[in-house]
Amino acid sequence: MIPIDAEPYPFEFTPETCGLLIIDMQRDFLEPGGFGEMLGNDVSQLRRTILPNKKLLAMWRSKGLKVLHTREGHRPDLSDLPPSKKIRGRSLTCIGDAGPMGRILVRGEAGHDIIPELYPLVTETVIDKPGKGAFFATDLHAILQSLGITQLVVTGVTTEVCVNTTVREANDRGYDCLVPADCVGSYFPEFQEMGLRMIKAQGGIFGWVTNSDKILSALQTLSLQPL
Ligand code: C5J
Repeated sequence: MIPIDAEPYPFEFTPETCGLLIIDMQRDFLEPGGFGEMLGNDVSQLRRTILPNKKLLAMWRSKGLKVLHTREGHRPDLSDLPPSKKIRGRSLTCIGDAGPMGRILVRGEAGHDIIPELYPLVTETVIDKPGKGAFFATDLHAILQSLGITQLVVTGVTTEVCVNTTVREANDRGYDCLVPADCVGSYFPEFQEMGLRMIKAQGGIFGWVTNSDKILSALQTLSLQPL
């Protein structure tokens, strides 16, 4: 066990049973010209997370630890898209419609894919999720159980939506979650702050918050076990 400095108190990191879960680092959310920007969002608020995620992912891989990625998206026939989610927001362009990088949040489309900087290796698990939480309507829990994972370092976007929902779902299923603040992002600075505060409030009601340099330092103490 390696203690990692975190809020509200140190996280007891057990690398062999800890998975790195990277949430929805998809082109449509992060890239200029994607769906997120089309909606008027400032993608630079999310893009600042790319470099710290890249460093953490490289270190995690170099130690031979488990990596899992998620993508938010729906089947091409939209049979897993509830009407409420389709029409929510009253936008002229919604999920399933043609967007700047293919059909919006539809599996197999260019915008649905993970950004090249963090592209999964063939040995890494990719969870396609139709909801905000990564446990809803997916086999993530079964996969983590079979891998013997009990802890998660959760990164990705967005802090207040899919990261928060997933951390809450994970917490209810018995996983300890550590969230590096510099590796999660929101289009809205106030939601970034409150999203993190909600996780670590009340003695860590959903999990712990730290910075990626603290996790990198802990990982550096491990011997190399490349995949
Ligand atoms: C959203 C996400 N915000 N990945 N998705 O719709 O947080």
